[in-house]
Amino acid sequence: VDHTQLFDRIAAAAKNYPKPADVKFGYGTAGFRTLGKRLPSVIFSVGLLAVLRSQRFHGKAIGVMVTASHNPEADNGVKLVDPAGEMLEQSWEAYATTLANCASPAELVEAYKQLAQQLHINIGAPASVVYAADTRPSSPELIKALEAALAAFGDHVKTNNIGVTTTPILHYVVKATNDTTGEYGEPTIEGYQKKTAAAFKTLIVSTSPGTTDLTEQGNRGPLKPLPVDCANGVGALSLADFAKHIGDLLPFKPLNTQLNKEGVLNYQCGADYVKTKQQLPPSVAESGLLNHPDNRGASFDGDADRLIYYYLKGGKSFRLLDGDKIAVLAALFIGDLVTRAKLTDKIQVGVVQTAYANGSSTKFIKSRNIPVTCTATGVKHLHHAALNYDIGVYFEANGHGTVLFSDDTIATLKKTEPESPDQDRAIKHLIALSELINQAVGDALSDMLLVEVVLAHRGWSAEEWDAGYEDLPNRLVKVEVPDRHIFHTTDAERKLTSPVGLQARIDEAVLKVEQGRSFVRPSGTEDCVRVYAEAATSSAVDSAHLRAELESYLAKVTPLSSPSF
Ligand code: G16
Repeated sequence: VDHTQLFDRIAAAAKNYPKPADVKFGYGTAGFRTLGKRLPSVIFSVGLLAVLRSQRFHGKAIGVMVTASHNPEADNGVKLVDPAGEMLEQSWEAYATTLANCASPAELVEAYKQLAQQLHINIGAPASVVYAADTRPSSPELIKALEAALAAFGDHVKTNNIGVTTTPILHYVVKATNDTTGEYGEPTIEGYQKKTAAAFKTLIVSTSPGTTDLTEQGNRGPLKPLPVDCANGVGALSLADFAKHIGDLLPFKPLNTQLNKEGVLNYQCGADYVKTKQQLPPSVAESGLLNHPDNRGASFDGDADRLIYYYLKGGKSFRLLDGDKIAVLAALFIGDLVTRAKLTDKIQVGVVQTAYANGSSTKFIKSRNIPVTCTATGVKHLHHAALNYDIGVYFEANGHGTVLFSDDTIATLKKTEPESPDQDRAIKHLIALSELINQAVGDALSDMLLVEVVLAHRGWSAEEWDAGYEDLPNRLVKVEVPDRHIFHTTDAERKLTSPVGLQARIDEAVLKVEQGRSFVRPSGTEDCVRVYAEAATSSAVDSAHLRAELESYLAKVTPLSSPSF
């Protein structure tokens, strides 16, 4: 078949989106991410790749999310979503990078043709692309670039712009669109809200008052109001939307909800701020909402795929309840339900973490006989490792994570005939949890509801949740270096292989402090390297950390092959 006309249309449209000459783009931890104004050509090329990817799956929907999540407002980015709602398969990241770096429309068309040929994809076949954007000022322009690429294909590419929404909702819509059973849920934002709200209600409202249900008090009144820092991002919209579906069952106190004010997105607020600074966002502190020791607060990030909790111990001292604490809370609760469902021989619960997981959390999980896997940073890595468990709880310490229930687990739950009311309830609660928790990707809203469900069922305050184990004091900083690409890691990013010699210095530094652990890795979303350190005491972590920071500073000023390393 002659596709000359299609190639001409692509080339003509691509002329409006020239690649900036001085930039080399790379598909990082979560897609392409850099200043929004540099990205139109990249987004155009992603449009072509999304169509190829969909054709590869016989027309199943592929997702494109325009967002830079936790990054500053001037940045933007794009992530591709595979048919099951997962992140793009890694082997395709290289293809995305090739297309993004084509210097001219002619080169782009040539690279696109070659890719189609190499992958044996019929470029005339039908395709389907679902897309959305967050609230960044650069997003509308970038969506136009995407639409220009998709329009070049004419009618055989079906498009579905779901508008301004969160990353996890886009993932949900992709998964639901491709679900052939019709059981996953309606493939719309509204469908997501309805499904999540229904599962939440099942888990919170006891069906028969006065029973010894997990919700021991029987029919509950509303939960305590929950302050939610929305990072001045799109999470504010989905939270407001969700609130309408659950009435007063969980009253939210949304904070940082300014979507039209310049410069405020993720600024001095949001999950990343709280996790790295280990303090309340000033706006949350000023609200006074956390001043009571029984209160807890939550922060989303800019696209609402990360969640961090916190409270003030004694109404005063800040305590962080991060991704590790959420993983522990979820894994133990689910583990207890599996036991009550009498399914421990059929369903194994496991936890997946990264090198950033606090050493105490890993020790605590293992002490409860729950297996733990460690992977490289990036949801794509954790997600795949979690699929190896029947119920895989994965969380990065930064609050990005979810709980995956395998198809076999769901089938087992559905076919088990309960022999007691308690077993029956445990099974029903496990099924409802699999519906509450986003099965495609980390989701701040649904994870927050999971936390609230567990706290309600356990009858716990934030302090009781926190009591399980004590975090080792830790520090996490960004260090700007001239070229982060000289940093290479191994062993799930826990060790550096380059610059040569740097790892030995880190090892030496941590040996000197009790329970010392530190690592350095290049960020895949920002132009920096990240330095993490933990130790038994705060002063020890500072000394270990200062050393590690110093070493990366040395790397910055020392050429790769320097004999001093
Ligand atoms: C993204 C990824 C996360 C990762 C984070 C930081 O989060 O989805 O898995 O932990 O970036 O990655 P890095 O340390 O490589 O910069 P988000 O919320 O920004 O999409």
